[in-house]
Amino acid sequence: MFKKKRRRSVWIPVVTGLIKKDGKILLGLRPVGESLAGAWEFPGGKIEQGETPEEALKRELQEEIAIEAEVGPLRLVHTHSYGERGVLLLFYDVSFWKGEPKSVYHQDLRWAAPDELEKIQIPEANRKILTQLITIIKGSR
Ligand code: DGT
Repeated sequence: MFKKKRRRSVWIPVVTGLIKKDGKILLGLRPVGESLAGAWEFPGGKIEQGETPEEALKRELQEEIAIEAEVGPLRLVHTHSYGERGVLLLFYDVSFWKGEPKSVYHQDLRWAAPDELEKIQIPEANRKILTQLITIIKGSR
């Protein structure tokens, strides 16, 4: 029996921060002209060659929202495909940071109550795991 040769998938590793304050979670509005424009995402981005996931998240949060973050534990891992390629999403807790979040990259930033995530536009990748995300956000400080 020969195993059918499959095409190798292309996966892009992405780190995101679950940044919590007073029971709310920080979301950034993806800018016009970018993929998923108009969706409210957890700040973060792609891991670059040679970085650990934690280093990548620290860098992305500095670049995108100008905070010096202390990256906490990994809370959730998820995959999502966009046709030919897919993203491997790693969600980390971020409970401590220095500085006030500013929208350097995003069109806007907002602090949302976990249940609000059900009503606003979020990436499809996150919608699929929304129940788990809400449980994680509600369950941690
Ligand atoms: P693109 O246009 O798809 O190559 O990506 P970029 O460079 O505009 O965006 P980047 O670097 O933030 O990559 C993150 C990818 O992960 C992007 O395809 C969107 C996807 N994604 C899904 N959910 C989330 C989320 O909650 N936060 C972030 N930052 N990305 C998410």
